[in-house]
Amino acid sequence: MSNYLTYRRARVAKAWNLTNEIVLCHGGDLIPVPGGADQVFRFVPDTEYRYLADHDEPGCLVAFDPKTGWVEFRPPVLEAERVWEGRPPFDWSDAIRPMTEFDAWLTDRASRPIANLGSRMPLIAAAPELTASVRERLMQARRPKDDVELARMRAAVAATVAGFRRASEYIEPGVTERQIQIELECEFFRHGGDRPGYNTIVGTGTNAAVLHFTPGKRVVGESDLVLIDAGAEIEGYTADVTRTYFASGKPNGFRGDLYNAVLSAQKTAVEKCKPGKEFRELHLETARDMSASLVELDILTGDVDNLVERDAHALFFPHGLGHLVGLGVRDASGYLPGRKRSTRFGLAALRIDLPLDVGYIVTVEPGLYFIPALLTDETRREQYRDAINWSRVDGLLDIGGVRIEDNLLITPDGHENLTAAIPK
Ligand SMILES: [Mn+2]
Repeated sequence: MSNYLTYRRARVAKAWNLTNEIVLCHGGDLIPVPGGADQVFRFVPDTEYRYLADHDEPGCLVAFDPKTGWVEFRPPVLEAERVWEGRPPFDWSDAIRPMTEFDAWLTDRASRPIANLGSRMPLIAAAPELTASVRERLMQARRPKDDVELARMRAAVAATVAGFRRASEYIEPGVTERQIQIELECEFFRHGGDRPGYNTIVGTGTNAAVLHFTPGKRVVGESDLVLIDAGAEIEGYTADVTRTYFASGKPNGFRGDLYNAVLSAQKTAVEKCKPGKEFRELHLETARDMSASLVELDILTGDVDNLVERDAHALFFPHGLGHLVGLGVRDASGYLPGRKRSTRFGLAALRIDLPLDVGYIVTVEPGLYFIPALLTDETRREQYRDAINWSRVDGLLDIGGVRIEDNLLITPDGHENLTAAIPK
């Protein structure tokens, strides 16, 4: 086993600090496509498993006993898999045992409490509270990236930079969302990307207001905004970047004002990222910042603090400011123990509630959108009757939206913007 994995597991075991309990972490199984077509969905291992095993083979299990250490159980590679998929055989060792030995391993440890992580095994009688506490400690241990993770992340970022460079050159009125996606993803692959780390978003015109839009046949118009949210993945690590472009190449009218409001708020938020900064506070500060711009633009009316307390900003900024990224597009995001997800409209979508710390990689991605699904809702219009200039909003329902997203590595002095090479 590689040195870094030995080190990583030792660090996790120390964080768990177990004496008698055992931990199981299954990576998940292949899922057949229904209909007997002899196909399976692309296998994506559970990230807890991937972190502890560092490979993406299906059907495997990592087990930890504080008294005997780590062992991985794998199904043997079948002849048919070697013939049809070219899967290489591997050598058994003390650290990697056939799955057929797992039952005996577990029977030897009967009556000891079990934490059941990863892709949960339904037949295992696990201890729910132990599982939750072991999972939380693993999450915390995963958050600061180690050197191997950081190297992969930098490689993923480099491929992502190349993709955005090509896309930004390619965009012009007359091309389709799909064509932009093809150019972008081609460059990801050409620069070492294994695949896009998540479904590429290309939203043009009104589609730029759909937060997770799937690119289609729509043709880019002269005055359109073009929003791209995408990242290349390398060895399980993905970047997560958003840029918004003007189809014509230059800002036009209100779209330009909206862009500047988001850009200014994004730069301010980025500057504040450093160890100890509470992300929830940063989210609310950025909401106030963008609300002040919306007041200036005569979209919102009233006192900025009051508008944000009433969640009026969330009609235009309905998502969280960011999340952790790396091993998968959400990496070890989540809330510190004891912190509960708010039910407030303006906070419920926040994916992390924790202080930033050295080694974390976090996205900072404010956005402002004109989303008809929110802005034509009669209940919300009544609720925010006095806070929003509705007649002005009604004239802007087709302009789409702007999001700008970078990936920051938190350093002892502040941060390094990993994706700064992508112009904004
Ligand atoms: Mn993101």
